[in-house]
Amino acid sequence: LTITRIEAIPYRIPYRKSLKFASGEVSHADHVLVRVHTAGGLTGCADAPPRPFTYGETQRGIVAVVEDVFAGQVIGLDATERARLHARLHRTIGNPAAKSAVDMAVWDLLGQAWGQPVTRLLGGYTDRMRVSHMLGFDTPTAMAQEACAIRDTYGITTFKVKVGRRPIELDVEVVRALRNTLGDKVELYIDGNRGWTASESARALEQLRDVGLTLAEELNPADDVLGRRWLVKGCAVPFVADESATTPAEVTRELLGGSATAVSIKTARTGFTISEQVLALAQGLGVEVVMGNQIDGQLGTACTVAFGAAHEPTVARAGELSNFLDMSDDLLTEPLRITGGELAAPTAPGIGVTVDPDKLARYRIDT
Ligand code: MUC
Ligand code: MG
Repeated sequence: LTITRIEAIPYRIPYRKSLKFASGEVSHADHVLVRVHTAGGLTGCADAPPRPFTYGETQRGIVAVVEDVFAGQVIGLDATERARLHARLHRTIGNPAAKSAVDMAVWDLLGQAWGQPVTRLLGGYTDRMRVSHMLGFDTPTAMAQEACAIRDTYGITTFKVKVGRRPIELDVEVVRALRNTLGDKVELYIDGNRGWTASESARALEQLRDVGLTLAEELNPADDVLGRRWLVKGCAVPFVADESATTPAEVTRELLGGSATAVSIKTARTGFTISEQVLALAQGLGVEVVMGNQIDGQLGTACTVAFGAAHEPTVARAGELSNFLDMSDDLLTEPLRITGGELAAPTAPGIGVTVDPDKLARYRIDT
């Protein structure tokens, strides 16, 4: 399993409808497909979605760091030498999506070599997850219509609602409209992507008290340190750290500092290896987790469900696994299918999905 070559292939697939949220907007999947090749002829692959507004990475930056820095450090290692590989990758600061794609592509290789789905190698707790759908900014009517269509078509009954606009009433009205339209049986939670101040967040939570939210995520910036602690202390539901806690050290700091009481795990930024560490921390410290979405395509979503289904605490809540539905196309030979509100983890060896060479040829932007 000697690693002989790494590719970083930038590609662009338009969304049918862009996703808007407080920290940005995504109209195209401008991602990077990372492929790791072995001497024995195996190829592992994973996806790196750049999110400049969250981590500072860009599509060209990911290609550059993989080709110019990581490839030289990783070529020549055996795919089983994962700790050594991580020690080398982590000589470079930051670049979470690039590092994670290399990590997951190597797990993909291991699964293929050993004839096992990665989800089993990671833990094999169960074989599927309930799905939560993320609703981007729009009018109350449009968001309620989208939620109804997603519920009726895919059986999804958990929705994460993007908030963080001003005035707060814009979003309060949306959440109320969703509750009124969808009824009491659906689960609703909100994600502010740091758009509000602590006091705006507190007012919004107060106005939404009777709506019955189950989680609140990144309503204000964690860097507003005291305001954030004050908000979290008064929050009646778990307060999820997402972009404020993207490494084990940040997770520790934010939880111990009282700036969050739950953690979002995203394989796009912590791969499989560091996601295991984040999960262990959350378990050790006794907080809940949610499998989050980095606005992933189907390859990224396959990774999220592979990790999520592998562990007991990650299936306690629905995972954010459905936003690929907004894309006009994708790279896989066999599309992921959400039915009855659930997504099964792929069962083929490795990550368990295959990139369609024709689709990659069509969407790659480097040739
Ligand atoms: C999320 O949970 O915040 C939006 C921005 C980002 O970085 O991830 C998404 C979803
Ligand atoms: Mg979030």
